[in-house]
This record gives sequence, structure tokens and C-alpha cells, in this order.
Amino acid sequence: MELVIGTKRWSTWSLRPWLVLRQIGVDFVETLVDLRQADNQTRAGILPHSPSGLVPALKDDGLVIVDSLAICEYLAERFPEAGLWPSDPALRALARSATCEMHSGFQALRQECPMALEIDVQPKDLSEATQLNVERIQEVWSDLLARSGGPFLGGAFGIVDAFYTPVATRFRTYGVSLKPDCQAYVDRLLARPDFLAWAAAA
Ligand SMILES: N[C@@H](CCC(=O)N[C@@H](CS)C(=O)NCC(=O)O)C(=O)O
Repeated sequence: MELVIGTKRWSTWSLRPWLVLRQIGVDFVETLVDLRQADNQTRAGILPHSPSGLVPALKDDGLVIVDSLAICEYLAERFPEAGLWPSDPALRALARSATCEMHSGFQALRQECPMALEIDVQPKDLSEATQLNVERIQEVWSDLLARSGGPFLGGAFGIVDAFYTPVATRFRTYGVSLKPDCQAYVDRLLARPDFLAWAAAA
């Protein structure tokens, strides 16, 4: 199995399936492509691996799977024993809902507070649109933590938590003030050995 990823300081999309593969505990080869290179060099570096011209991409069993969510769903089916989604159907539906809300939304937060693991904490004033994203994310987190009993959104660490780990880095980097249960969740995500390994490499 080979996961093609982008620069670890910035590539939120790459971090998600990487965390999921580490959670599964399966051996995989990591192929790194430098993002933000001049003269279309990034696209030229990605295309031999990923026909979409984007990372991440997973190569397995003769397949090339692109898009972080599609990769994670593939892994959940390939490794059902890893419990990457909650076993309870209602909790699973809500975990998927939260994952998709992240995957396709929160544009203001993403634009205003990019993941930048190389910089120290730099608190900033948030726009109203980003503040609304922060409030909605906390609503989602509080609901799932209460329903599952924690420590992660669906109970054990799973795909939904991998999707919100880059958000946790953004909250930390930009000094976003959070409710206690949400701050504790951020602290748990950012203290996980797999995340620390990624951050050290970044
Ligand atoms: N929705 C896609 C987004 C993938 C994406 O935008 N990847 C960025 C890096 S994080 C990329 O490959 N950019 C290519 C470039 O910068 O040329 C996913 O979930 O995988």
C-alpha cells in the first residue's frame, strides 16, 4: 500500500488518511510531493502518481484512489476490524455527517486559518464567517462527545477524528478560544503519538 501525500506542514488533506492508516497499523509506503513549487512543478510531481493532479492518493491492489474521504472509506471497508466508524448506526450516521460537513464546508475557516505546522501560535481576530464556522464545529463536537461518551467523537479514534485533526491544529495555531469540552478534545487530538510523529516530520 502506498500513500502519496503533500508537504506535511500544510497538507491537511494528506494528514487525514495518513492518520487513518497509522490507526489501522498497516505497513504502508509514504511518497511525499512538495507543494507550492514554482512553474507547475507541483502538478508535474503529483501527476505520475495521481491522475487528478491532487494529493492524497492511495495505491493498493492495482487501484489508485484519490480524495481523502474516498481513501478513508476504502480503508474502512478493507479493514472492518479497525473500527474506523462507530458500530452504533445512529452514531455512525452522525460521525459521517460531521465528516462530510468538514470535507465540503467550513470554507471561511479554511481560507482564513490555513494549517501551518511550522509557525508558532499567532492569535488572530476572526471574521464573522469564520467565527460562525468555529461555533458550528463546537456544536458538532459537543454533541458527538456527549453522545459517544468520548474520548473521541465516535468513542474510539476514527475517520471523523482524522478529519478534524487539521482543524484542531488551526485552532491551536491561531489561538481560537473554545469551550472546555472542545479544548480538551483538541488537546487529546494533538497529543496523539501519530499526530506528534507527523508534526515532528513537518
Ligand atoms: N478534496 C480533495 C482535496 C485535495 C487537494 O486539494 N489537495 C491539494 C493539497 S492539500 C493538492 O494536491 N494541491 C495540488 C497543488 O497544490 O498543485 C481531497 O480530499 O483529497
